[in-house]
Amino acid sequence: MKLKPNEKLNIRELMKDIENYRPKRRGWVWRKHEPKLNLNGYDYTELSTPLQNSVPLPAAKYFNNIDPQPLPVITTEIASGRFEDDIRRMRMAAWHGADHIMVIRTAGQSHFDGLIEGTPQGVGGVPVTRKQVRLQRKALDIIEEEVGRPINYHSYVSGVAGPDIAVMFAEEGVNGAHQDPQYNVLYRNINMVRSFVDAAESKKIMSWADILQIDGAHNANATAKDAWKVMPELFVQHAINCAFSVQVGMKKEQIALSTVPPTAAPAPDLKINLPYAVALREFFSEYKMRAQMNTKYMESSTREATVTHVLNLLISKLTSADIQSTITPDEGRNVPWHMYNIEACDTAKQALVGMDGLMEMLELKNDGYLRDKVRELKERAILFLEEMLENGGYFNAVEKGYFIDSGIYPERNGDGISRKIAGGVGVNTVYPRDNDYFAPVTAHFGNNNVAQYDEKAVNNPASLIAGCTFEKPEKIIYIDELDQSDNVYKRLEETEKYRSTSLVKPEVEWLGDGTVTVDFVLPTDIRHAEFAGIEIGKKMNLLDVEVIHKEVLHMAEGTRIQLKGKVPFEIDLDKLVIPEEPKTLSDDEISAFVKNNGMKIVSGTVGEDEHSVGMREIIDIKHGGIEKYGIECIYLGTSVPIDKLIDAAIEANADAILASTIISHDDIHYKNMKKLHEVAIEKGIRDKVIIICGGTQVSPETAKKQGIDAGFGRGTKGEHVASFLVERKQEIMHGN
Ligand code: Z97
Repeated sequence: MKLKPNEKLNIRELMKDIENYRPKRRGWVWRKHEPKLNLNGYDYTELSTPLQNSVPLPAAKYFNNIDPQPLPVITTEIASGRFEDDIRRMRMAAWHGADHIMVIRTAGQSHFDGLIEGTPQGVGGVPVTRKQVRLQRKALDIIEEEVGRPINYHSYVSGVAGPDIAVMFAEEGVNGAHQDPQYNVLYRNINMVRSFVDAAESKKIMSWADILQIDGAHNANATAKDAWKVMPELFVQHAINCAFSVQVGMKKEQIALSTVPPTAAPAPDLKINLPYAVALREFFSEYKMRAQMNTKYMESSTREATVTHVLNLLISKLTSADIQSTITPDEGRNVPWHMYNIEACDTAKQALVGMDGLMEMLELKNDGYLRDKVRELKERAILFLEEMLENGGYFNAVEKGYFIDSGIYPERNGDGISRKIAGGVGVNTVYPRDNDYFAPVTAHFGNNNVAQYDEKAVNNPASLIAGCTFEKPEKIIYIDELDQSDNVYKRLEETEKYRSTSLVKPEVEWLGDGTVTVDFVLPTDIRHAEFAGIEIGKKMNLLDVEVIHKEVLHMAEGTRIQLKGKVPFEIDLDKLVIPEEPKTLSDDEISAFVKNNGMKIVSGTVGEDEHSVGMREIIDIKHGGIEKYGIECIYLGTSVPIDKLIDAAIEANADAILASTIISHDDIHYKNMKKLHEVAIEKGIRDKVIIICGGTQVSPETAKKQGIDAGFGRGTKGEHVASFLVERKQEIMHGN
């Protein structure tokens, strides 16, 4: 299956022969550093290999559409709850520079003691199953060929079924996974003995499959009352998982710490977060850093989340994070808002590329505040660890509520999470292995008693059964669907018309869900604005209206409201009447015409409009304006009365009048266009003079309705206006 950029990925096609699909490769892939890339004349030192297909940043159009790719792997988290919608999101994210796709699991999967099968719909994520994993890895195998860069696929090896999932991930070519027994213990109340035994097995399997491991320490930031107060214990949490993993046999370069800048502005972000990140880097210098953005202090403002993200990215840059996570306000407001995932990928790309070479110009100071804080944090962490050891080790410490306590160690608040050694889900499910216990498999933790069966098989126990599923994938038993009503085939049927016909509907969560957002300001206080907002949504015929964001502009003067709601209708793309895309003539064609026929214009901003920037962009040679084609431009300045423009055109015998209007209150821009047209008629020049108006709020169609020749809106360049002038003058010359 090969993708064409202008065609959708066909899920039914993808599912063909899936029972026999094998992933292309195993293991994690880092980006390749290209220390000397020159793009569009710029020398970069910290980029990775460019993509073959991608969507560059919006401003790239000014830079020959270059799309520099930073060095860290960029993560996106996907949580639609339907694997088939996840796949579309993966493709979009990959085009925006994500090469680590983390699939969030459905709520509660941690407590399933075994594998789930089929493709049921999930809540807040997908049920992770073999079929879902295989289809998504297959999709990514195809998408990575399309974009031209390997993509790492990732989910969770946690919960009571950790080892079962680890085996399935190893078989299916999953490249990264969270694995940290402390997560089970603290956040899912899974028995600690069981969790650590399972973790040993899981880590052994992940090592065999070269799956990059990410730990679970970030959850402490999100859970703690004051996230920055858990900094000392976070070092301890990281250390426990790292040391345990290495003991089990994991390579250090396969282990990544999940780090989160613990605080966010309005706290003094860098003063707290930077020493923390530096101390982590120094303590764990042999390990990889996966920098996640702060989500604890994320509200529903996309603006605020973006600023936090960018400050976090600065810290990632200063401490050379290896993987950069991108999360979105979705986490704050619990809606899977895919477009913000894409924006967050762009935020990471933009900020990291913008900071290319930063450390060639700056260095972190070796004395003063930063060093003092780094040292203080390390001391607190070591003291924490020592006290834990003195008091009987990790299990006892958890029982005593050492972790997620809201005092900054050695201060204690007595409100940590406490779990019983002999309690939790799966308690008393760990048994000593029998003497004849026999595990003839590759990647197994501890004694599998093979020697008593065959001495020669000790280093290759799977040889006793002619290879296990790791060597002989054909031995994998593939189960398709178990639930006749909750599966992908049913969902595809329900949304079929949005896949195979020309009908479209807006979407947020799933294909065809009809969800839209509406943003507006109400001149009142926040309480009234919220409830008035809902009424406005209803009057707009939106269904299921909810306020998803509100922000005080002033207690009495105004509130910003963002709604979501659903539209019940669909649009038929085949029935749209789409005007032809404006053609632009080549620079040479325009220049040649102007040279042979002359071209003179008078211009200005009209009415009371003092905004001259747009007009100057269109005419000035400095901005690539129409002067460069030899067009003679008479600029009359700002707030030019309509009569004056027309008189100037008569006096100069101009071919055209170019008027710019930015202000659009009370439709003044369109009123002025109409007046220009009418005064030109009154003064007898309308058939000889071309009238063009432009401005950011101008719609070409509405402008033309005012009687003028053409209107140009946002994004217009000199070449568009010049092309039109040449074509229109040709028509006039031919008597049209
Ligand atoms: C992340 N932003 O980076 P369950 N194991 C670990 C985890 O951290 C998680 C799970 C398992 C976050 C996304 C938070 N992490 C979500 C170490 C979840 C998930 O099936 O929800 O219990 O496990 O991961």
